[in-house]
Amino acid sequence: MMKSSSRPISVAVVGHTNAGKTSLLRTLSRDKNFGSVSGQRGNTKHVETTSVSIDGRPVLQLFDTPGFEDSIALQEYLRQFENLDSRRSSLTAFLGSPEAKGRFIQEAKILGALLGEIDAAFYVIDTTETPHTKFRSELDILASCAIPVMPVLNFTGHPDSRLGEWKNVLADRGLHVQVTFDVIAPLAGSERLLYEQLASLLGAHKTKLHNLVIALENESKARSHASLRSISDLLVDVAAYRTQVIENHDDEIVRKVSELQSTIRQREQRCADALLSIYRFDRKDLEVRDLPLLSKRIEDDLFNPEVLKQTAQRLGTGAAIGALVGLVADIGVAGISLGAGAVIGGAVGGMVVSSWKKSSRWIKGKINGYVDLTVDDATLLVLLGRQLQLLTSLQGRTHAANEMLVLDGNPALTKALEPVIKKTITARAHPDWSRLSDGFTDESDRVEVMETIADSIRELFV
Ligand SMILES: Nc1nc2c(ncn2[C@@H]2O[C@H](COP(=O)(O)OP(=O)(O)O)[C@@H](O)[C@H]2O)c(=O)[nH]1
Ligand SMILES: [Mg+2]
Repeated sequence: MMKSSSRPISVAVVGHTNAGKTSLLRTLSRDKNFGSVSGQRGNTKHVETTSVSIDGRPVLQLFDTPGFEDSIALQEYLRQFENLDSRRSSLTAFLGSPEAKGRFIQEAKILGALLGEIDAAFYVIDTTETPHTKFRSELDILASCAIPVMPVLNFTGHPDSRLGEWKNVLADRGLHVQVTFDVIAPLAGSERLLYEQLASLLGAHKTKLHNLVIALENESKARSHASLRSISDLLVDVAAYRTQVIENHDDEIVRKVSELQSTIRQREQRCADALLSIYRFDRKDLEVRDLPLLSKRIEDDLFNPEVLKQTAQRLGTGAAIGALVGLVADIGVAGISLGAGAVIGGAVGGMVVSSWKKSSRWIKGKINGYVDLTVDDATLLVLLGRQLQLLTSLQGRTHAANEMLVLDGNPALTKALEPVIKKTITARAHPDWSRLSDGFTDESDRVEVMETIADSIRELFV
């Protein structure tokens, strides 16, 4: 047997079918693909294991078990072994009996796990159920295993939750150390509380669990930090990007504008993919209506004239940062003035270009017959708003979530985000800071600007 300090703490997760055992394991291990979850009966048929690690080293080993099926009949059956010297040895005797391979096969798997090298059990309860007799039998059988049992009161966010009733029933059985949880809609801090309560039952493992709590908090901060860097990186890449057109070549202008839009869409998708991966999710978790590359619907497009119009209105005319930026603001504005039909599937028609060319901003941005196209502030603000919407959804999501992550493509675009956009002004003067350009250079000044942008986003969240 390994020394207790080097071996992971082992916890068996038991409870009634559909109580949320597998979902709890998915949440704690941050593995959305662990086991199989459904509203059907008896989805977990065997004992399966997963772990929670710090720096790749497993600290906690979790065992998922099938649900108890007929604990009342089992309790009845166990009576014949009662004259043995301990309740635990009665259970061992039961495991050797033919019924353990017959009608009590599921229960035998659970008890087999519990009588192994297990430090504690989480007893997961669907608190929308009435605490009737079968639960009492389950609790009696668990008590016979002579290991600490911690009830995890699940489904607490459900309107039919009978949390109070359950707390009383459990306290009546001497189970005072309990945690409340909802694996689909968890309260912030409930994971930490779960480990702290477990530590109060497992004195020998207190330090290990305390370190786990700290490591998880550090991980969460690191994820946030990495995400804000990804978003800032996107903003710098897009703000710094520019492409040159010759004033009189309308066909080329149309083509370049449309290329620029598609380049930016792809860049936005890369940022979204990065955020999903930081939080250990992937595109399969996203409803397709969220990002333009996955859906071709015009109303979800980044360059949707209506969204740009609303955003530009919120920004107000005073928000234009110099002539170069203003020039590009007209990509959106010109589209709007001719109605949504003028910008179809991201292509900008010749009409849009000719009306745009009449504007004063075009004239200001013109040098020797060449015009630089850059991305306007309204577009940056829409990008920022969408990525922040994705980030906040990911932060509040557990790996047991079974609903798709839906981004409506029309996040709240508030004035509050404006200071962040202002921080991108330096990037606008550095075309080589954009990965979308040919001559990209990853200068330390670029990194500094990225950090400043990340800090200004962070300020909005505190
Ligand atoms: N609303 C809500 N649904 C949950 C919760 N826990 C589990 N579920 C759902 O209940 C069903 C059964 O969960 P599962 O983890 O398979 O239960 P198990 O049989 O105990 O492993 C799944 O559809 C879960 O998504 C919870 O806390 N709240
Ligand atoms: Mg299960």
